[in-house]
Amino acid sequence: MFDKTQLIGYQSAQNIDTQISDKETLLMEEAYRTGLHPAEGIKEPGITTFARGPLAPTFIGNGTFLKCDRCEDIHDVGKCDVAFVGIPYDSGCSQRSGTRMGPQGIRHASLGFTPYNPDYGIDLFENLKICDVGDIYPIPANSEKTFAQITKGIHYIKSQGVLPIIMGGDHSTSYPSLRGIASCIDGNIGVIHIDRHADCQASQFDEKMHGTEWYYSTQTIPNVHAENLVQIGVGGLWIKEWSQFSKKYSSTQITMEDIDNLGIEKVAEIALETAWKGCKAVYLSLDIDVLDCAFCPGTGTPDFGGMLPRELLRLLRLVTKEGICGMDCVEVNPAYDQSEITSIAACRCYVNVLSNLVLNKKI
Ligand SMILES: [Mn+2]
Repeated sequence: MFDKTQLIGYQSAQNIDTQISDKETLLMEEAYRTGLHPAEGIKEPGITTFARGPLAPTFIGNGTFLKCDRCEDIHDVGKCDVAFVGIPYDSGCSQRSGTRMGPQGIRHASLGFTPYNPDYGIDLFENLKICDVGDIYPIPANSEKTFAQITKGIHYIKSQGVLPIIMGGDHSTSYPSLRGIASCIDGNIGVIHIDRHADCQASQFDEKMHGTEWYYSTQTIPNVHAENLVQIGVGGLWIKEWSQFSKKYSSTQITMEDIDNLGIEKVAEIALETAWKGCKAVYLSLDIDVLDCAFCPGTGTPDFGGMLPRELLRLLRLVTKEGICGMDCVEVNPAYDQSEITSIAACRCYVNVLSNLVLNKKI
């Protein structure tokens, strides 16, 4: 009979302490102190709201967007104007998963950027205190726990008077992100949602996945209403329930054909009018797959006939000139990308939006 004590794995396991060491305990306490305790109901030791410490997920990196300063102790975030935050979660993906690597991909692609933006004449670092707080700690097998983590984290950033700039993650995360911001705003919030898809069904595979976030945002967040939801660039892969939602709840869906007919300027005017009507603030959600798939292979639901890059940049300049209360760019999926072009597109959008906010004195 084989003696398993001969196995290397058996022998090395004998040296493993079954108790958590004092050093590990100290590191974990520091992780809770700098990254906050997790949302209610999460019990596993070492899980924080902002991923910190020795037990952070393996898919979380150390880089920052645009090589800005890392805000390690989240209690310091209020010293900044803008906080980049990653949400490495992709369990809401319906076909190509992998957007949990999105934040890392975006941060890496941002190495090819400088803070100076000639189209706006703005140096971001001279005008804004920008930090990167790292990533929200997701619970990959459980959307409700992940959403609770996201809401807690984004709420904390916003409550400190800081503009959250969110790096997705799949699009289901927009719902808990907006929920975190909404509780900090005394009044209604409009949403400008730029995407090839409308993502407003009540259920997807019986769960809240990345086709459902605008249903839940408008139906469960008290100060977010479908009348102030504008969806621009839609019309790709489609399910009829998205049209039924728009009809039933009076949201505004603007297809690529509408953009061809009306022009970007007119579309932006409609978007601002609709999103701001009766609202104190507007949230911007950008699904990178609004770009024609020629320009964004690295995404979960690539679609043909979307925007050209310069159309998107023009639209962003126009729709953010009145200010935003938060922004996400989601569905960047590095494993499917080519030469980082999808991540680079996301970086350009972030940099231009922030430059535009500075230029228009909206931050
Ligand atoms: Mn989409």
